[in-house]
Amino acid sequence: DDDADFQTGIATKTRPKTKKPSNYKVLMLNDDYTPMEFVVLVLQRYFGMGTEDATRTMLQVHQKGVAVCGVFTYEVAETKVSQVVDFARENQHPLQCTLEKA
Ligand code: TYC
Repeated sequence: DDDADFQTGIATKTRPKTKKPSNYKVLMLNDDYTPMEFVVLVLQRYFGMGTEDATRTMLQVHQKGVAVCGVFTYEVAETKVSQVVDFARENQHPLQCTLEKA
C-alpha cells in the first residue's frame, strides 16, 4: 500500500474510489395513435428541443420505431420518462418512453 511504498521510496498514486454516475439514454417509442404534433410538443417541452430538432426526432421514431431524446443521469432520465408518460396519459395518448444504460 501507500505506507509500504513510502518506506520503500516507490512513488504510487492513491486512486479515489468514487465512481462517476452512469448515463442513461431516454428512448421514445413509436405507436400508431399518438399524433405527430403531440410528440413534437413533448420533445420541445421535456427535452428542450427546437421545432426543427423535435420534428426530425419525431420522424425518426415514426420511421424507425425508436430514437434517443437525450442522455442523462439515472435520476433525471427516470424523471423525464415519468413526466412524458404522465403527460401522454393525461391527454389519452399511448405514447411510450423508456430508459436504457448508455
Ligand atoms: N406513428 C404516429 C402516427 O402516425 C406518430 C408517432 C411518432 C407516435 C413518434 C409516437 O414516438 C412517436 N400518428
